Amino acid sequence: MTAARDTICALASGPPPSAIAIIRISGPGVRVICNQLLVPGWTAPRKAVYGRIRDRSGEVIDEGLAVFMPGPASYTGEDTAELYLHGGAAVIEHALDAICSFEDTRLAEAGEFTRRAFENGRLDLVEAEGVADLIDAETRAQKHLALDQLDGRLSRQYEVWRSSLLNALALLEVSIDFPDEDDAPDETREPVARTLREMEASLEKALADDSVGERIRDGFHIAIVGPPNAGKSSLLNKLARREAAIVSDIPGTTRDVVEVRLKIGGQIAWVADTAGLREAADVIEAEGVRRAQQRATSADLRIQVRAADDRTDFSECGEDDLLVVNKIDLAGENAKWPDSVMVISAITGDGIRELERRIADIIRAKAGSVGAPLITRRRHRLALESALFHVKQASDLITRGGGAELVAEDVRLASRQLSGLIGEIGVEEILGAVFSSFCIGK
Ligand SMILES: Nc1nc2c(ncn2[C@@H]2O[C@H](COP(=O)(O)OP(=O)(O)OP(=O)(O)O)[C@@H](O)[C@H]2O)c(=O)[nH]1
Ligand SMILES: [Mg+2]
Repeated sequence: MTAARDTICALASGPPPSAIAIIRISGPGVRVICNQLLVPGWTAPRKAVYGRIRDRSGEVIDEGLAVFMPGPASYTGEDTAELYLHGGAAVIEHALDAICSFEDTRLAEAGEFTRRAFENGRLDLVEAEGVADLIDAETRAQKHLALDQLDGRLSRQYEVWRSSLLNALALLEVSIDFPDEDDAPDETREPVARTLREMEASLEKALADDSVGERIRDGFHIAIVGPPNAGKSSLLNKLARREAAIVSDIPGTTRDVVEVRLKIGGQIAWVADTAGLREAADVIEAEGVRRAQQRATSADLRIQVRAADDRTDFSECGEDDLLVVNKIDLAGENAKWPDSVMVISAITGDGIRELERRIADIIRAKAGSVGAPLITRRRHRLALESALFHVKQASDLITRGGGAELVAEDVRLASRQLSGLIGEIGVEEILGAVFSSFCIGK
């Protein structure tokens, strides 16, 4: 448990006006505050009590419900209370002022309730990130991902890896303690080497996931590419249902990447319109083409657009690219394309629904291609990559007959990465960065 600290309060519900405002209070002063503001002795644990809430001068703030949750079995691990009041700005302001009039009591900072939960051992860092993601979740897939993280599935995976490393370390310590025994090495080395090999395979598998977890959380990247005037910007506008990009009959209209954020197939997607690919006429266009190519390379899906009137050539497309012939309204009745090609008109809207459905199917397939739990953040990926690096190094060393001290050092470094991941050893900047991304009141 942490040392004595401030009592914090905040509006935990949405901005006023709203039907009900929830005010949350946590810290050592909760009992005193609530016994003064509410009916004395109301603090029956986990029971909703209805009554008038007054400030210290006796002026009525509002009437509503209050629930007291004594620590340590509360969200933060401290004494906590929630007040359910009418959701008007004046009520909220009066209530928060009244609460803050007590000694050592102040408004909470962003994420401070969850940070206290973390510091009191109610959540680890990965679970705390799950709380933030659950609040931010816009799609059901994001919600599932966040819930998996919040209920500890991801932490358990990280924990399993860490404990096998700690076991390996314990075995290595034995051979460090008894360095002269010629027979000891094989007995300890083989299990350590096996653990390291298994760990290496397991980490490599988890990291070779096409970043699906991050994509579900942050959005899949789709690039619309093709020659000038094919109708790429027109298609983007159609998908976005607004005039996001400039359309004109002058080839080379789009220079910069124009990106819109859409919900497709129950997932978030960033759809990028790009400059038409051709021999650039000037330096600005050349830069546009370079950016287009860069975006195309890094995208999860490329939509290759060709106009129906220019000898529609898909020869340079990738195997997984989605091939689209646009301007079908201009094509002759007898025009024919292979089944693999989708045919649309960004002007009349023909084929757009089918195209949207196909994009949705592709994204859904990508999202479901890797089993849970998924890596959801760059912070996790970097830590796991670093852990893998040290595990590999340790594994190489042990196979080459390297000294136990050296192997142990790498195993220790790898396990430190996993400890940092779940927040067991915390660097203040990491904690600060994680919790400051929360909203106030959480
Ligand atoms: N008839 C017809 N015209 C279209 C269609 N789609 C786009 N156009 C026209 O084709 C021209 C080029 O469209 P854009 O969307 O600007 O083409 P783009 O591929 O973005 O071109 P760049 O930005 O120059 O690379 C415009 O005049 C559009 O109105 C279509 O389906 N049918
Ligand atoms: Mg364009």
